[in-house]
Amino acid sequence: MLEERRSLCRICTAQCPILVGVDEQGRPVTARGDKSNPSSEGFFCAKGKHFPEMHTYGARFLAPQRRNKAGEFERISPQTAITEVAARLSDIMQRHGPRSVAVYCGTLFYQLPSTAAFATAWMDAAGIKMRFSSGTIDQPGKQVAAAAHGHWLGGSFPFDECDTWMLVGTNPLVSISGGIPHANPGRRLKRALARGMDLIVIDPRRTESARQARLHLQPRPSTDPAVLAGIIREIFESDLVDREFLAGHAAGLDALRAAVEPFTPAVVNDIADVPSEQLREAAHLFAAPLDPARPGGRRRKGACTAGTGANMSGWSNINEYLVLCLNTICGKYRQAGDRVSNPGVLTVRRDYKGQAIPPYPIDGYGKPLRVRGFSPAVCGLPTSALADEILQPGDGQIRALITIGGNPLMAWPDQQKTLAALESLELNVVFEPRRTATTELADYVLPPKLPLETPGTSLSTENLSVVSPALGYTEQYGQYVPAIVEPPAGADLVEDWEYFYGIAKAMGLALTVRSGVFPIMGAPQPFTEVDMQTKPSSEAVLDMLCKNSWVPLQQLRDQPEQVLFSGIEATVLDADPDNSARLDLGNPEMLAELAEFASGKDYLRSAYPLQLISRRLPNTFNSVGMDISGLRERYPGNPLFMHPEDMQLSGLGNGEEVCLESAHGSVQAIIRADKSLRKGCVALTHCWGGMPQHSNDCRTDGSAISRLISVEEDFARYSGIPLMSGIPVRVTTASGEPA
Ligand SMILES: Nc1nc2c(c(=O)[nH]1)N[C@H]1C(S)=C(S)[C@@H](COP(=O)(O)OP(=O)(O)OC[C@H]3O[C@@H](n4cnc5c(=O)[nH]c(N)nc54)[C@H](O)[C@@H]3O)O[C@H]1N2
Ligand SMILES: Nc1nc2c(c(=O)[nH]1)N[C@H]1C(S)=C(S)[C@@H](COP(=O)(O)OP(=O)(O)OC[C@H]3O[C@@H](n4cnc5c(=O)[nH]c(N)nc54)[C@H](O)[C@@H]3O)O[C@H]1N2
Ligand code: SF4
Ligand SMILES: [Mo]
Repeated sequence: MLEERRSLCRICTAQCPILVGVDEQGRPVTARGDKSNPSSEGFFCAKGKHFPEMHTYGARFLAPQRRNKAGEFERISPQTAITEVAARLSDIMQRHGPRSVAVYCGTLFYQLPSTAAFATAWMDAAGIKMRFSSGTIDQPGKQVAAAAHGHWLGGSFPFDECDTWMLVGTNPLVSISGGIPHANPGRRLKRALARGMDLIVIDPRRTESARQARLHLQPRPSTDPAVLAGIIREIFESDLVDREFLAGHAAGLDALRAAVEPFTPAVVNDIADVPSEQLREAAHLFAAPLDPARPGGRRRKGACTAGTGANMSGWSNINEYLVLCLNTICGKYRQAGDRVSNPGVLTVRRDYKGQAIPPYPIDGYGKPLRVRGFSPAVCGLPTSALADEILQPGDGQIRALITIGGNPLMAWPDQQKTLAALESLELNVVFEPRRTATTELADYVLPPKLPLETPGTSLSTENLSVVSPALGYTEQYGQYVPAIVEPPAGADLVEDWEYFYGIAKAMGLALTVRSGVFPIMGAPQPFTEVDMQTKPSSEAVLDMLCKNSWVPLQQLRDQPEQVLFSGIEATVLDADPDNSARLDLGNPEMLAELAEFASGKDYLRSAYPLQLISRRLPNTFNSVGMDISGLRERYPGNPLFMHPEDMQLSGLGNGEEVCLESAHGSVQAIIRADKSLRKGCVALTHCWGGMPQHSNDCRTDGSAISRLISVEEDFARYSGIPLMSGIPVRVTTASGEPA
């Protein structure tokens, strides 16, 4: 007999509402989507189905681990782990200064508000400036471009109200975290299309999302600057810009217009292999008024948004900047008087205003790094430089690394370098619930209680709306869920945040915790001075995170059935009378990058005729899920996808093992036919390949794409994100024949 209890899946940013079946011993055993939930309408995925298993399976650490002299883990208590880690860190900082300790915040960090808040408060108090995150190997162009362009305080229109939508290098129907809101993206898109929304997808692969589109542009990888500039040029040529909006709120129009001028339809076709009619159609579907026959016909509501494909293929900054420029020249924002149907629930209350926040510096936020000339930028320090900062001897060398909710050895580009760096550390501390390639190299593992064992909220998903117009909730959605199970019998665990509270206390530090996960532009971020004598409860911590929220968290606790708050609506206010801020369409650094692209710079190499592009598989989430057999039935490893015609040309068959080589490294891989790819492209998902410190078989462990990536060349300015898609490669058959 199972009793079903309500919770939220916490594997990915969608945080789907689920019903968890709990057995008589109180163990979570099943999960299914919550059909009664009015926002997700029962949506969940195969990973969510296995979420309970991640609480109970053998790969989970049931107590903190310390590596002993024989190199083996021994179980210690949370308090011992806290005391020893605090002492070791204090000692290293005393001997080598605060820059000798670095923190890497992985994907899960941002999904766990209590973890993020307390870890950040501890870093602030301890003076740790060497903070790195998965953000700089994800979509770092977003923060760079926002700094160069400025923000619009009225916000974008929510997906559900839009007439047109453009996706660049994102496949939200699989990633559930790209360009369509997380709560049931498939059904949301279906309804939008039925309503008449025009979806435009720009992707070298005919993805699940592209198949639903009215128009799919299938360019060569790494040519998005041409496609986006070409669309913008066409919008100027056809006089589809929103003059009124631009006159009041933007600057740099002439510079943008001049910069996109070289990208005529013929030139774009030449560079990107996108037919001119398609380029023109994209511009019109996005920018033309809904009823062109009527003078001043209603403007289409909509947005363009980019994902990892546009950030990993060599032109992260300019791609994201052109996306913002495209939205701005078309005035695709809520303006004074417009209704805000989703102002917020658990995020901090703020005003929506019909005005801009002007651009701010992209970099120069602190002392430069020692490698490759990087300086702290709005996107944070470049993770692609972290291994070198560990390996490079001398003053400022990083001696201790703290990983929170990440898996560097599987996720960072250049796996060999990462392995060497992690092995050379004086102290390697990993906050991680399960055995991973990275914990294999840890001196201490501090495993947390998991989400079903702790109270939680939908705050982190809601807060993502600051990152892109497609993220967050389109409705007034908020959910609180209590802890629904205990940790497994025999476990000795605390929550992530409790470790950081304990370490801070042991180091004699006082913590100031800020609310939310990501700050909201134009809104003050409330904070709380934490009582360092009496540890707060988990519930009190959630209250700190939701301070001054639209709806008091207590109301969600009191009425857990209510998740929609349609009563709260806001209107975009008029601009402040003295406001003269402008969004900048002519940032010189960004347009210089476009000029560099226009002058012919590319990443091609003649000896490597194929281009390896990024993609995600449905049943694994970065490095999560590989240790669950039920999630590996569909893809036992990560195949090397190749177009069937390319396979035929090369004499390759499905299931054949090949050697995949870039100028930087090589891996063995298993071929799989995929006619959705553009010819000349191959695709491989990241975070596979087994533990690099052991011997691996690509048939069972998959292939590590990170071994093909160099962090030293072809990286973006500011973020250092290297070429992680569109990588020139070649394929050799087992018999050594070039394919
Ligand atoms: N199932 C699953 N879901 C996930 C994840 C996962 O690992 N598995 N990871 C999560 C994470 S951390 C993130 S950041 C999000 C990412 O979410 P998305 O950004 O949506 O990631 P992908 O699904 O890989 O889609 C990237 C698309 O970019 C395309 N692409 C590659 N190169 C280029 C190029 O040069 N130009 C253009 N225009 N397109 C290109 C690829 O073909 C691919 O379809 O997904 C999240 N969701
Ligand atoms: N070549 C290539 N490389 C890529 C990408 C690509 O597309 N191509 N994608 C990049 C992207 S977008 C990203 S975001 C990064 C991902 O990089 P990482 O974030 O470093 O990798 P993840 O596998 O997401 O690591 C998340 C870890 O958090 C752990 N975890 C789960 N729950 C908890 C918890 O409650 N507390 C704690 N402390 N930990 C928890 C999981 O077990 C997992 O090991 O990889 C990047 N690398
Ligand atoms: S999409 Fe899947 S993995 Fe992500 S939260 Fe929903 S059920 Fe969990
Ligand atoms: Mo990511």
